[in-house]
Amino acid sequence: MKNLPFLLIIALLASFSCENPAPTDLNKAALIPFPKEIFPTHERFCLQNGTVIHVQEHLLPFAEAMGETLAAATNLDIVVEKGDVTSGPSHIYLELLGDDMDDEGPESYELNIKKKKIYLVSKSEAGLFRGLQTLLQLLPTTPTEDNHWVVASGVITDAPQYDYRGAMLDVSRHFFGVDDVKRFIDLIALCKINYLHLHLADDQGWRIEIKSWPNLTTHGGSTQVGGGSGGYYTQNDYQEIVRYAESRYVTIVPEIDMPGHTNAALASYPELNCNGVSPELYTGTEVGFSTLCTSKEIVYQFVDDVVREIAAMTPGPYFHIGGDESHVTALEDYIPFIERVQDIVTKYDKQVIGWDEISHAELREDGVVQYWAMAENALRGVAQGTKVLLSPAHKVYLDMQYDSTTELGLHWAAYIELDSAYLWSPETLVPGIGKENILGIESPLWTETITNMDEIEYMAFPRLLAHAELSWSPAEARNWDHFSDRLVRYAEHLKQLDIDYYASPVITWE
Ligand code: TNX
Repeated sequence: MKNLPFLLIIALLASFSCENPAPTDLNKAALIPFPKEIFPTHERFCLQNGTVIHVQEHLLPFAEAMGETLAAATNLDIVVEKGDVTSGPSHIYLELLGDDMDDEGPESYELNIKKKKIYLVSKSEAGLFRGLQTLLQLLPTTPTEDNHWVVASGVITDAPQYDYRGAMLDVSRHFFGVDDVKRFIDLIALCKINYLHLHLADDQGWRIEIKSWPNLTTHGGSTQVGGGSGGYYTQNDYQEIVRYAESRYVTIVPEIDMPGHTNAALASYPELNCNGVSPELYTGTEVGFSTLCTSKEIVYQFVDDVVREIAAMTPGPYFHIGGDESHVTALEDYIPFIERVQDIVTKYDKQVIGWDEISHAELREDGVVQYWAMAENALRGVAQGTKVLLSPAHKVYLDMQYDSTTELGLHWAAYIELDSAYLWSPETLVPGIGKENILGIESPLWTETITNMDEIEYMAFPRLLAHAELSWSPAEARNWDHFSDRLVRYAEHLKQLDIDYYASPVITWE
């Protein structure tokens, strides 16, 4: 009996050690979005000081970045080495496979976790990066006493349902600086979101420097909703955002909303107005009152310059032309305007995305109609052969209030509680729009009422996790109770990441 305390200590130490055979269950992992397949093997891998990430030479930069990410999450010393390394207490091996491995897309990956070694393989660095997000979610939030970060073993085979998984940030109604945008990119990347749409111009502010039309920012960027100084990105700032996004395998989609939502531009250049007179800057929240003068040739020179300068800084395939709520542009002016702008965007080698109203115009088949309000508009796009990007306001608008007690946000489309954000299916949302017509899902965050990063996080989380699961995970893998259960446990990570999320009452938080 007097050995009991000693035995207890031994037993406790053993239960925390990597050598301990006690099973750990990969099925219990708090993964969001949930992966396609999980095969648990009931052992454990320990990330620890000296764990070596080893790769072939061409993957060294990726491995260095991954090592830094894992080190930042754990405070461990992670070593990166070239080639087949056998020293070190445990290993992570990364590999890029040829394109012929199977018919899954470039972001598919396999994460094979064994006792001493993790194999992460994909066809692309983007796929390795998605797999890294899975590994980060598998890590506990605290290590064992001997500083081991224990991960349950098994094989995860994963691939996204949709190629476009997006979030939108409105930096026009309120301006958000480069650091805020970088933080937002970090947060969406955790959800395996791969497109960030920046709403760069609206009535209240023009936020991107255009060298050939400098007043757009010096004047048009000088205020925001409620007054105050506004702000804008220099072209260097924008390129810094693009590069930062690229390092997270996120593609930037720039939007210049036109012909409506243009008061900031109209206020900066009188010649863009039909009457040749600039209106005052606007700091309210009405919509639908402004329009470029679609009958003036100078307007198309303006659009050409803007698209040319932005397209030149944008490596992604898309240019978003807005096109929504042009209530003071007659339809017979609106249609040829959109078609001419489409030609300009095409000339600069980009594909058009526009809000669903653009389907009134004759669109190219590589165009994308972003469904936000009118199903008939989306269907008109499909009839023309375009893809649809799903942003149904009553399900995915992140500026919609959670319920009637939410202090921030609006509720014109709906109150969107977390369960409502989750419980719908992209493939059955609009009869006549099936999986083959859908490019993906995007969650827009309009910022009429949103002024800082904490508020962005509060409106985006946890709903963005729900949307990410809808666009990443196969329908069979989606289940509300299971999602809730995973979210309760993932909340430990949200706290650790200092994400100011909404503690929805539909979840039984521990
Ligand atoms: C509608 S969505 C708008 C935006 C507003 C938003 C507020 C869309 C294409 N237009 O201009 O900011 O509602 O929820």
